[in-house]
Amino acid sequence: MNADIHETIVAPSTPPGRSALAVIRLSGSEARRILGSLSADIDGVLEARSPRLVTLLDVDEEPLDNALITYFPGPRSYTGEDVIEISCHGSPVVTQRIIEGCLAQGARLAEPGEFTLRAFLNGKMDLTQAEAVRDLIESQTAFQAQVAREQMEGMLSKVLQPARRELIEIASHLETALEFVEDDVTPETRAQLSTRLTKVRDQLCDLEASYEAGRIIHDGLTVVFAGKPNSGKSSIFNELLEHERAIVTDVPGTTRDPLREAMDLRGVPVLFVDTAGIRESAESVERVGIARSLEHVSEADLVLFVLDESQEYSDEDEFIWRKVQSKPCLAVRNKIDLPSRLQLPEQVQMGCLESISVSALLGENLDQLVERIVKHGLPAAAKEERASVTNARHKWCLEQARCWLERAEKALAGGLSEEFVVHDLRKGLESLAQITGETTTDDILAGIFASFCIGK
Ligand SMILES: Nc1nc2c(ncn2[C@@H]2O[C@H](COP(=O)(O)OP(=O)(O)OP(=O)(O)O)[C@@H](O)[C@H]2O)c(=O)[nH]1
Ligand SMILES: [Mg+2]
Repeated sequence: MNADIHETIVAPSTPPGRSALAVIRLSGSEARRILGSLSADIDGVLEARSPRLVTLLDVDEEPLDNALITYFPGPRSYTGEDVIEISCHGSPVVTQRIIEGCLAQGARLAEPGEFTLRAFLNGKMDLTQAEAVRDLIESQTAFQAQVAREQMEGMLSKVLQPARRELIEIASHLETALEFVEDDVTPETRAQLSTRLTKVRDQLCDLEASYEAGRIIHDGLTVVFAGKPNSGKSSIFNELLEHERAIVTDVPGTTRDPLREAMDLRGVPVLFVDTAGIRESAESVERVGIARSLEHVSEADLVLFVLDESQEYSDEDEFIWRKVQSKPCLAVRNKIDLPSRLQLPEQVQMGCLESISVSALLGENLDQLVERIVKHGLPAAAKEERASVTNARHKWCLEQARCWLERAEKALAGGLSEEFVVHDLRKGLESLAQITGETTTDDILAGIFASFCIGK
């Protein structure tokens, strides 16, 4: 972030390694001059947004590659500055030498996310849109990509706009009263403003609550297996992953270290965690594994409480139930291919979201299990209206804003001077402005853009 934003920057925009093509991007006021000195074909006239085939020269003026270049004059470019995109052959040697040529001509290597940072600083996008660019690049499922794309259109900023306007109006009303003493705010007006304020606060609360689903879209759903040894956790885990990831044996206590595997479950990014079977009477190594199982349970968004259909509900099962019952749980009754002896106690039936009978051995009902994991794991809001808040930073800013509005409401109701109310409202507005980046410190910006990849 200490980087000089007036310098012309260069970076590869495609990943390192060999490929058919590679793209290098140059941005800044010197971009055209630098390109001109890398090619004898460019005579000063560069048509905007029209690809052109040129021969690029290396630092010794020897032909290096034939490349397609596209010139995007600022401000109608990604960064808002003059941008040149060079599509060359995807050899690491070629890209390296083209970049060296640009550096020799005075360009500087771009820092991670610096192209997008410039786009933000030049007003081409707000901070939520810049963050969405990163999310889109990092998305691992079609659903994540779709949500990131919507955020890239500035969905959150648009949703916030009316609330911000309303707060500004309320604050201005009170400020006028402060300025002109004779314009005293009557109790009726106070009551009216208070109602309007509550409405805005409610909207912000709803948005804040949408983070519950938004977080899962962004970070994925953590689904943890818990159950007594030999109930078939690893067998189900392997079946869902469709490969023999975990060791399965008929010896109780097979799994020791928790195994974590991410997968795309019908568009939802899911992290499955297979754990050591939980039992009280375990030897020391197994006990360590069990302690870890319990740690994972505490981090789970959803617990698969695996039970053995062929055995009676035991003290061991009850011991585990007590550990998992505070979490959203699905009771998974495994081994339905064997004669049934399992009677689920009332409190387990009531406490679980649902119970599903499966056989890992025969692969029976596993589709249904997947469907239930998606159904219960992903809050309804995420599937229907696309949670507006998927980013922890936005959630934090909303929380701050809501707290300031609550204070303002109290001040208004408590008959405090308008001055206090206005102060709290302005603070609330500041918190909202941080979301879009209108008021943001360099530290915050540095933190955000450092998580981008080079060349974006
Ligand atoms: N009949 C039958 N056997 C099963 C089924 N699922 C698993 N098993 C068997 O049950 C035994 C234990 O399976 P695992 O998947 O290792 O059980 P686990 O819960 O991971 O056990 P630990 O890792 O020891 O906690 C193995 O012999 C499996 O073949 C099933 O649906 N039906
Ligand atoms: Mg196991």
